[in-house]
Amino acid sequence: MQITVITLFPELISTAVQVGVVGRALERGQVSVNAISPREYATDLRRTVDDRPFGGGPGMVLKVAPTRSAMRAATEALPAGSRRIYLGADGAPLTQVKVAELASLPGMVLLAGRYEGVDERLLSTEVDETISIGDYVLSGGELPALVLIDAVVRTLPGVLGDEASAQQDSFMTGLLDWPHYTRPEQFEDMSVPEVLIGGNHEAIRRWRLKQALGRTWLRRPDLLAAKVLNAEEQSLLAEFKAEQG
Ligand code: 9WO
Repeated sequence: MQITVITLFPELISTAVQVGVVGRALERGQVSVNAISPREYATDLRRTVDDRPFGGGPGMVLKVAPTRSAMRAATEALPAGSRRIYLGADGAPLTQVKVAELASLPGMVLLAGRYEGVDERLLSTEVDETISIGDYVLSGGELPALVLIDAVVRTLPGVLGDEASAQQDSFMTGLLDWPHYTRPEQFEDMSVPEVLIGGNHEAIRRWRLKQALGRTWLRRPDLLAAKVLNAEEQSLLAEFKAEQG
């Protein structure tokens, strides 16, 4: 997959993608991530990319022309079928289902806004969809772009190990994660659940599913309401609820 981020701070993107799972995927050629600034496409001497908002109000707005030139240059360099996405708090929520959809694309152009926003004439002509990572306003769209890149790249074939990608699937089932433990077995007065030490893989699978169901019930009942539980899941959740008293 080929990704290009349009940002006034390309170094923020190029540095952040060098580490971790995404960095390894870059090294392996499983994904490419480029970052370009609209300033490279500004034609005036001062290389202006922002200006005051019509109608008054605080701050500045990202100008259409240089940003559109950057978007078009990026889009032309990407495979056909790539999608142009604006990261905005007013967008559709980023969910694991949306992540899976984006992971099937050949490429993405991610527009990261700054200042008070982007000229609406750019969004209405050069953007296919707007995506939000949550209901809050940040200083810019770069961190949301990095969140989206991380979430998508993790799901690409071969990026995670088989076991980890299988666990990733647990999120695809709409459940929260189960609890994790590692050595030491006893830490102060806290121990590790016996089932995880016993080596019975079927018992461990059931325990983890039960914990994921129980946590989802306690913390995100909205996710559980959207999920059809099979007989085993219903039974395990009933057990969890009974244990909660
Ligand atoms: C800044 C500002 C300052 C004074 C008065 C009003 C203001 N509005 C904004 C503002 O919304 N700036 C945005 C910063 C413009 C577009 C890029 N920025 C952004 C994207 N902030 N938060 C996001 C975002 C993107 C995706 N998911 C969640 C938040």
